[in-house]
Amino acid sequence: MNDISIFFLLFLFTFASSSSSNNIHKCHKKQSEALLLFKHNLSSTSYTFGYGCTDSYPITMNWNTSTDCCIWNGITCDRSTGDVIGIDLSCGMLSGTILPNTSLFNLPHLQTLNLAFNDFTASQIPSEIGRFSNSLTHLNLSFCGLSGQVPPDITLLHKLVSLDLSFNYFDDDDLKLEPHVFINMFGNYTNLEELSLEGVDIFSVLPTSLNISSSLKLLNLDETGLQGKLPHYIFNLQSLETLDLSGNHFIGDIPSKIPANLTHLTSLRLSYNKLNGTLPSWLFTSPSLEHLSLQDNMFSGNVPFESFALPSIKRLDLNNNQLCGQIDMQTFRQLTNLIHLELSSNNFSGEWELDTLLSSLTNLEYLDLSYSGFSVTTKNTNHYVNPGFWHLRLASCKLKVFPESFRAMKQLQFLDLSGNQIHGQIPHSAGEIGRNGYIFNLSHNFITGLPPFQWYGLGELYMQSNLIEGPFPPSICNMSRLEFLDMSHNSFDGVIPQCVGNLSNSLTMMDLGNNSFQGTIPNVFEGFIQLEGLILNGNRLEGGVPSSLSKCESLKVLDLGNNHLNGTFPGWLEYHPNLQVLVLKSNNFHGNIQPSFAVKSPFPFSFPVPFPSLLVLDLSHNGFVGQLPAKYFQNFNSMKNVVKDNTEPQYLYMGGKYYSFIVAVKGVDQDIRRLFVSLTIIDLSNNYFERGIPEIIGSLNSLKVLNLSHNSLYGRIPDSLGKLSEIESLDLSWNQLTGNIPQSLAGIKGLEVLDLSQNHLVGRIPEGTQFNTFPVSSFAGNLGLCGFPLPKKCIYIPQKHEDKSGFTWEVVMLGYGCGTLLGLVMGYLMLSTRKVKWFNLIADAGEHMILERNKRRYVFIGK
Ligand SMILES: *[C@@H]1O[C@H](CO)[C@@H](O)[C@H](O)[C@H]1NC(C)=O
Ligand SMILES: *[C@@H]1O[C@H](CO)[C@@H](O)[C@H](O)[C@H]1NC(C)=O
Ligand SMILES: *[C@@H]1O[C@H](CO)[C@@H](O)[C@H](O)[C@H]1NC(C)=O
Ligand SMILES: *[C@@H]1O[C@H](CO)[C@@H](O)[C@H](O)[C@H]1NC(C)=O
Ligand SMILES: *[C@@H]1O[C@H](CO)[C@@H](O)[C@H](O)[C@H]1NC(C)=O
Ligand SMILES: *[C@@H]1O[C@H](CO)[C@@H](O)[C@H](O)[C@H]1NC(C)=O
Ligand SMILES: *[C@@H]1O[C@H](CO)[C@@H](O)[C@H](O)[C@H]1NC(C)=O
Ligand SMILES: *[C@@H]1O[C@H](CO)[C@@H](O)[C@H](O)[C@H]1NC(C)=O
Ligand SMILES: *[C@@H]1O[C@H](CO)[C@@H](O)[C@H](O)[C@H]1NC(C)=O
Ligand SMILES: *[C@@H]1O[C@H](CO)[C@@H](O)[C@H](O)[C@H]1NC(C)=O
Ligand SMILES: CC(=O)N[C@H]1CO[C@H](CO)[C@@H](O)[C@@H]1O
Repeated sequence: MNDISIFFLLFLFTFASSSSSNNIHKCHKKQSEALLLFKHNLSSTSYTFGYGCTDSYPITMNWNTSTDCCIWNGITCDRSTGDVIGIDLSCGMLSGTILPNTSLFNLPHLQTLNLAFNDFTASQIPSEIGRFSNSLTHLNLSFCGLSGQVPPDITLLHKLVSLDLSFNYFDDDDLKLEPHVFINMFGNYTNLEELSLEGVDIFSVLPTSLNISSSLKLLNLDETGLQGKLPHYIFNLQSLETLDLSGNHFIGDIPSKIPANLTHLTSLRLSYNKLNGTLPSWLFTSPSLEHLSLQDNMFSGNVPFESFALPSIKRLDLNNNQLCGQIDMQTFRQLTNLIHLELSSNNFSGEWELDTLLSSLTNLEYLDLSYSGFSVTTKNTNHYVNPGFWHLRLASCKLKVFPESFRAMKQLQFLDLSGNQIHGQIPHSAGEIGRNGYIFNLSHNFITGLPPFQWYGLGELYMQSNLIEGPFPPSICNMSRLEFLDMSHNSFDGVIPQCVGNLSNSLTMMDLGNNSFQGTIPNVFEGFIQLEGLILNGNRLEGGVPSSLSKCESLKVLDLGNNHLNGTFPGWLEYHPNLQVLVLKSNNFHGNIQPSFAVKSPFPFSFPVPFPSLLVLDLSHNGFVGQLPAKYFQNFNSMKNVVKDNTEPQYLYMGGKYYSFIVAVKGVDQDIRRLFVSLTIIDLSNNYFERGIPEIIGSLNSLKVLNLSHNSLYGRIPDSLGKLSEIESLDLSWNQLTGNIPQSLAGIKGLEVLDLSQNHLVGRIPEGTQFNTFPVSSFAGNLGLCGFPLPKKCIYIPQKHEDKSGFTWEVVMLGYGCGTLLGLVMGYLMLSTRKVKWFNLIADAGEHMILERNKRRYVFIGK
């Protein structure tokens, strides 16, 4: 052999050995089959499951038999053995079921498995997961739609370094972890560095001692239902970088002496618990801390800001606690890395100058000092402001002028300056901010005028309760995304312009109440499919209810009270499936109120009954005539048989915002900040209704307030009113009602206010626990009534009846004193149309005794 051939052979040999070593690298057939079987059971989706993926694609797309599995997307092989050791299919747009015997178990060397952000809804973690115990170090099943119990065998995975089971639920069913399995995890995972169980139901207390791996860096137990006190060891983990125990039911305080140096701690979140006590100083001296969230707890006392040394802090949330003490702004000026600062809803004190603060904190983007107790001032000197500022809340900060510095905040999205003392005209410069704005709240100030503004991006604009004068700003009509507009309680005047019709695509609620708008309501609501609330109460509007409202299917609240509107009752509103509140009070409406069943419903699926959702009907102070609308009463289904939900009060809201309401309840006008869904009201008072009170009204057994006063109703009070078992306020005063007060009314336990005054009622006032609490004024002006609380006493006249009981008693008269009694009785009896066969006088004092002893019926004589 010559050198060349030797060289050639050598070359061949090298080539062969290298290619044979390539063969060794190749994926094993069994493992490749296992992967293909796994793929086979899944399908690709067109969506990404959950949120948090920046890059998603159908990841198993290139898995097929013609290529080596080690080059498939998401697969990692051991280079020397060819074994599949890693699978990362996160954000892989996969859906299907993870079977209990999933073929993944045929990958005996698997070390890393990440299936996060795929749709395995309704799957469970296979109980045989322990089969990976000799290999698996990283398991990430977050956002997989898993439910059921985490199998106990998961603790067999003793090599785990990282476990993430967070955000798993299917429908309302969270993934659950038995407390003992949770505790065993710490005992068995001796190398654990990351444990994230956010949203997994554990519902347990943390044991008083627990041997946690000293290498633990991340512990996320957010919203796991944990309770009890925070044990010391939690803050004793030297390697800890992130600790999140938010959203649980922890009580007690944060331990103040902490032996360990939490030198690596970057993120500590204990928000949304029930922690109390004072904040320990170590919290404010942790050298690496970037994120500290303690909001929504019950921490109190002074914050040890004097020892404040958080050079790295970027985000600090102390809002919604009961913290107090004078805080010097200088303390905060040093925190130059701050991006996000929330101190709202506390009881601090001190004066903060805004321009100095904003120019010192050049990275600040988010500031909330609302209701913090601080007084915020501004010198309006032109300092630097971070142009990236996007969220600013300074509600109730005693601010006196509109800060000019805001003009630099071109990215501003949220601005809350409500409840301050801002006087006068808003400066012109303010008109330019907020092109990206989403919510501006300028309400509850002393603002007299607005600048020409270009807040065209706004979704919500609140300027209620100011002193703003002048016409409706036409630029509002250019806010094509506007959902909520509250201009109420100002001095706006002129007409409501036709151009509000431009807001048809977005507008959910418009409140122009308590201004001086005049003219007719523009008839432009045709296409307002989102409109849930239209409140024009307290203006000088004329004409009728605009017919274009008949198409607003979402309408829940229509409040046109206290205007000069006229015309007849807009019966066509009865088809609105969602209408809950209809207020037309104090206008000049006239005519009969009758269901207009004849009119065809404009809605394809409307209910066969009129006003199926109505809770409040206030037509008081108008010129309505005729009979009470019995046909309507008969059909007010939302005022009948409402099942009481004792868990949480439900409020009436429009587009997620509560609806407030001024209503005469219990005799007095009340401003109800949040209207309970259960506060059902019918107020037809101060009209010209006549004839009788229909029996059917008694079927509204969930009604809370009924006011029929100041009409011309006559006849008897129907017994059926006693069936109004939920009624709290009943006013039938100033009518022509006759006969007795039905005994059935005495059975209503919750009746707080009763007014039957100024009628022609007669006989004895019923007695009962509740009835005994009503004052004289409830019955005044009914000359024929007697008994408590009136000074007139009842006198009983036993009367022979044809029935078997022999005698009953008739009360005939009331007296002011014993001497005049007989004469008055005689006189009364002669007026009475009934024949009295014989009578006796019985002193009032003996009344109960006789009643009980004889168990005889009492019949009250009518006039
Ligand atoms: C297998 O996948 C490769 C890479 O995506 C592709 O080029 C090839 O056409 C596929 N083969 C088959 C049979 O689908
Ligand atoms: C898993 O079990 C199902 C039935 O439960 C069976 O159809 C399937 O072949 C099994 N798969 C494997 C990989 O054993
Ligand atoms: C811990 O794991 C071992 C095997 O890895 C197992 O035998 C033991 O039962 C586990 N301990 C607990 C408390 O789960
Ligand atoms: C789990 O995977 C998701 C998606 O890749 C990732 O965002 C998350 O940080 C991972 N969890 C852990 C504890 O590493
Ligand atoms: C705590 O865990 C460490 C490391 O696994 C172990 O060496 C030590 O014995 C354990 N201590 C207790 C009290 O269980
Ligand atoms: C904490 O760390 C500081 C500086 O890193 C060191 O001086 C101090 O001794 C440490 N304290 C403890 C209790 O380890
Ligand atoms: C903190 O709350 C616990 C019970 O939750 C209570 O016993 C304790 O008195 C409270 N401490 C303070 C300072 O309010
Ligand atoms: C807030 O502090 C003031 C005194 O600074 C005190 O009068 C008031 O009661 C405190 N309010 C609350 C809710 O703690
Ligand atoms: C606007 O401010 C008022 C007064 O502080 C407050 O009641 C209302 O809830 C605020 N609205 C929004 C949407 O923040
Ligand atoms: C309603 O009011 C308008 C404007 O005030 C008036 O022109 C009209 O005549 C009134 N209509 C009725 C029926 O009273
Ligand atoms: C639920 C499901 O799709 N199961 C299938 C998984 O794949 C195996 C093998 O192809 C089938 O037998 C199962 O029916």
